[in-house]
Amino acid sequence: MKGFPELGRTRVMGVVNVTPDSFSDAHLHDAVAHGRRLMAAGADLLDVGGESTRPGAARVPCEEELARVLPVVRALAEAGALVSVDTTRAAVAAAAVEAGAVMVNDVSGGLADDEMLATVARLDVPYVAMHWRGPSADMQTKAVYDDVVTDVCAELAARRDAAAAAGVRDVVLDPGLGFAKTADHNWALLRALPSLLSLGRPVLVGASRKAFLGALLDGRPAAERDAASAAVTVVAATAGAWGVRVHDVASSADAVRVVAELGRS
Ligand code: PMM
Repeated sequence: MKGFPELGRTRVMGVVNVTPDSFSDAHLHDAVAHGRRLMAAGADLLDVGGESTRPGAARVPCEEELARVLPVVRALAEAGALVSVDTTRAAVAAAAVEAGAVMVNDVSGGLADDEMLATVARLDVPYVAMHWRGPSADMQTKAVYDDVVTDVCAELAARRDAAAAAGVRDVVLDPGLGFAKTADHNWALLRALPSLLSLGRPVLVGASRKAFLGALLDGRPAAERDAASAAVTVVAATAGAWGVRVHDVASSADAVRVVAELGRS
């Protein structure tokens, strides 16, 4: 995959959310410092996003998203990080790659912006296509499936094929845990990671600190879900996932190394 050396193990993508609920007034400086800490903790790449996708979240104007992410992408790329930009907008993707990003992570899999797939093809960077059924504002009303594994695989296969048809070379698929999914749907997809891998593309898993982990743990708040998140990293790495997207990098960086060592013959 262009720009990503073979590591022989699952990659750890550290989350750098440049949103006011993640970082206060001096958020730019805080976000860069946070990204640097994640690199020191063992992140293989950093995912910089400027728009919250939490259930119910409202959209951020494009100009605001650009103002949030570009300085952070630039600073972290200059510091030597491999940076992906977490955006559903083609204009943000293009500007971020110009600023040094080497991957586009699109939670909409190209469905939110008609220009996205052609833009990524032109930029010629790897592309994460996540399973998505609509904007965060009302996505939980779309958590209706005949069979969640079959349906998500079919919908992801369609995004894989659309990306390939547009000329995108390296597509990573992501089941989109928590996006138009109940806790039961998320667990079913985690049990079925081999089915996702059979779509023939690398798979990224983003379970870190999500509400379904809190629900399992009797309502534990997000900041106390890192051990459970690292447990999901073990599951994903054991299944052969390409990467995990996590907030607490140190625990997952250890976990992927343990799994890799166990897999050595
Ligand atoms: N989850 C969030 C944001 N971006 N990107 C990918 N590829 N996969 C995910 O699961 C994903 C994502 C939302 O999580 P956050 O609000 O904790 O960052």
